[in-house]
Amino acid sequence: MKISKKLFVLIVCMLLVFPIVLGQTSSFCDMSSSENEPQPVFPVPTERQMAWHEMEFYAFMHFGINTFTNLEWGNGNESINSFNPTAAINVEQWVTEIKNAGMKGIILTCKHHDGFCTWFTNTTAHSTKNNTTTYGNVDIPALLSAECRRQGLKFGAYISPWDRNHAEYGRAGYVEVFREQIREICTNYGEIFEMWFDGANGGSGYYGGANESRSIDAETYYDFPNTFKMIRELQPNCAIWGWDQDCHWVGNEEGWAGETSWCTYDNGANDDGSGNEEGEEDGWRWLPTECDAKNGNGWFWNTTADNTGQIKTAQQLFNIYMTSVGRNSNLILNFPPNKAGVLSNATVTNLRGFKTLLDEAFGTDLALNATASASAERSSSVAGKFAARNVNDNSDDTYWALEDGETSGSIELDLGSSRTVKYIRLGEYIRKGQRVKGFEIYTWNGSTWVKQSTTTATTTIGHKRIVQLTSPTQTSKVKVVITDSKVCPLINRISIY
Ligand code: FUL
Repeated sequence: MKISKKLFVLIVCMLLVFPIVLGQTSSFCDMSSSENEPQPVFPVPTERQMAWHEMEFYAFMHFGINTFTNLEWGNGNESINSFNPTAAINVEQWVTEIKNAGMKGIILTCKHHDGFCTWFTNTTAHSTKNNTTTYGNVDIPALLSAECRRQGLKFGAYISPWDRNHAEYGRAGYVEVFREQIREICTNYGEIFEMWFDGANGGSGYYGGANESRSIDAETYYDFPNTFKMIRELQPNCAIWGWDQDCHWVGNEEGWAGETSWCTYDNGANDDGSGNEEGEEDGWRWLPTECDAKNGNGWFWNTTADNTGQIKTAQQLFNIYMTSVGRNSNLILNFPPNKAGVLSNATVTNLRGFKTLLDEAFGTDLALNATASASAERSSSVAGKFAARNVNDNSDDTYWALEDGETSGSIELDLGSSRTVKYIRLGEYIRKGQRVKGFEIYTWNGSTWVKQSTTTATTTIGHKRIVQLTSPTQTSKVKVVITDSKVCPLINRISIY
């Protein structure tokens, strides 16, 4: 079934590409219109994926039974009242701190592998609905999604497919229960920007008292095609993580993507769920990476996290940002609330310190007041449509482009006076596909251009690429040279810090 679906998509892609190839022998770019609009290089992102790219950086919140048992994977036999916050859960603090740090959303573990639902579900008794502790009888997605809306953040949901509590797990009955849980979340909590269906599946568990090991075939057992169809109907803008849907696991839990990082990916060859840090240059699907990163010694709050120094320092968080968002990936950074239902003091201190580092590094974009000029500009009947100045007009909708067949060229930004330059941020107009394969950074020393060495490879760009110069440099002019590109490059952003 899977193979035939892929074959079908492949055939559709070939049918789309053949007319272009037949009609234009040497280029993907259309010269017929006087506006000279470049043709896309496939695959390209969907509107939903474009919205997901814009999310860039958001929080993961692992909060549930495990928060109180110091376990990472509850067995499923935990009592409902072991979810026992020592104070009223303070979602206002969560959202305030996450928002102040510049993140755009929060994904909550509504159900982890232990099967405990932190919302008032009708699908199982194993939920906060039946909790009789002082502060545990709460519908957390309801509280958190409302607070996110109030403060202007997006809300997302992690619902574990694996359920170590449910008696029917591994049997036919559970599939509908799981789907109903997803339906509840999709229906009752407003807009969901992303859903996470983790890959951990099957194995030992409580399973309603059976206490045995149950294994499933994740590809077929959950009937995901029908579940995803339901999600698409209920939440058309919701990105689905993994399972060949809207984005893919980067392949590690430390928050880094490859220095070369393609949004394109060929799941046909890599469909083993193991993730992939670089994507694939010739991948036939738009399936960008999302970097997930722990913050503490596990995903859930652990009593020892604060005092063993496991919580990431401000600098470590900043480094993760650079190796994820700075490498054409989205970042989901974990901030687990503690037993008192708040982000711990140490977590908050480091989070605020991290925001200070972000502001120090990227607070002032020197390019916004610079004058841009290029080695060449694509012609158009619309004046300035593909002009150099589109890279520093603070809009991602306009771009500098070269003519068809030109896969290298350069663009200069004159800062007007000598400034210290440490970071260059670049962006491609990815709606028409990811193109650039190599670039170089030069600075002007008053009499000549000096090639700068950078702390990471200067290969791909994609949605967003941030490169750090090995040594901050005094200069009045910066030049970006595109050395190689699949087809004519389309650059919508160059920022200089
Ligand atoms: C993993 C899970 O098994 C971990 O507990 C955690 O939720 C992480 C984000 O995904 O696969």
